[in-house]
Amino acid sequence: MSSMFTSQDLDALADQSIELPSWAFGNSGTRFRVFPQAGVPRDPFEKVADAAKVHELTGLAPIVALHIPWDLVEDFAALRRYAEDLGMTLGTINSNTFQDDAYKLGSLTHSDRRIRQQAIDHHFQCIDVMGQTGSRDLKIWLADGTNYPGQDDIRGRQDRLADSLAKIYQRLGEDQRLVLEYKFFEPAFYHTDVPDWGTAYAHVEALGERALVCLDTGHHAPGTNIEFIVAQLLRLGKLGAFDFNSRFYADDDLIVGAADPFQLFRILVEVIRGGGFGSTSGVSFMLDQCHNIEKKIPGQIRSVLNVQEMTARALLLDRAALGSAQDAGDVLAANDVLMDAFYTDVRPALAEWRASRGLPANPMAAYAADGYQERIELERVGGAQAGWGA
Ligand code: AOS
Ligand code: ZN
Ligand code: ZN
Repeated sequence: MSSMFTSQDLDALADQSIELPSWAFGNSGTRFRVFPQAGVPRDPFEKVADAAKVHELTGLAPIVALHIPWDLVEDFAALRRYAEDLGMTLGTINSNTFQDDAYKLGSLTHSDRRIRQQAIDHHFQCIDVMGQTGSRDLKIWLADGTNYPGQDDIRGRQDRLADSLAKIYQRLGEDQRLVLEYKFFEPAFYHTDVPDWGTAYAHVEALGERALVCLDTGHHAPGTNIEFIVAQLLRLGKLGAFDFNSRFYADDDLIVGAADPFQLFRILVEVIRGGGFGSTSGVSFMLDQCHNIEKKIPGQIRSVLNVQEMTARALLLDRAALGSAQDAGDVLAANDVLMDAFYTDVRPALAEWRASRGLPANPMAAYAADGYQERIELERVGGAQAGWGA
């Protein structure tokens, strides 16, 4: 094994597990066009099978996050057994209060108590599913917000949100957690009810210990220093999960590390610094992506490899040298130490790491030669859309 990594680094790399979103395997697109692809899954079982293929070739992705109702099945215990037979576990349950007509003006924040209750009941249903799938986390992302100043009382909406979240939180089992995702705009364009980490933090702090923040990397204004938010949430003990993806403009949901690998590196440096890395850290590494024009399974393989690559570079950071330079107030030396780690090409060492674990040295090439894509394209006719509009 390459001497590039210490044995501690190797343990950390072996401990990395990334959660794949079931919806990444279905057809997706923009509001202009969904380009259907041959071979996409027709049901949640086939989504789990595709995720298992990503894991088989990378050793990095043993968990699949589900979305309710897109992944509703009659028998979740059967889905769980199916996943476990493939070496996978079912992960975060994502709720959905953004598709029904009832939620046009809001869900957990709605001024009509019946609509609020409908949204709360949906989350109760998600918690029931979690019991059957063995999932730890309920992830709530809300489309709630307004389009025009004066449209609704933004303060009243915060109060109703707090009340609704408290009801959902109380329903969770002892080993279950609530992770609240923020997003600065879209689909609402004037104000969003959970627009930023501060608002998410205020709500989860009020709920209790098992309520945490989910940080979607695509949900910030351009130029936002995301690694600072990571550092702060870890410091406060409130970072529960990432939704990794990358963006050039808005919530682009592109392959993580594609737009700005340096930002991903900086985020991972803070994750490791703040104790947010590894299976016992309590921080889950999820992807939240759509592959609109590229093939989905290789898109997910590329994504997990990108996360691993930047993790490996962040592990290489010489923290002792960095600390000394920082203590000495040597601005340029400190920056040099950080950049040295970032500029280190870890790909050959990671290929070797994979080979030493019986994994393909090049998972992208292995997938191209695997025959899986050809088989699903033949077998799966009439595959489904990821869910938007379904
Ligand atoms: C929406 O913008 C959010 O990123 C959500 O996390 C997610 O894409 C959606 O809820 C699918 O589950
Ligand atoms: Zn997200
Ligand atoms: Zn998003």
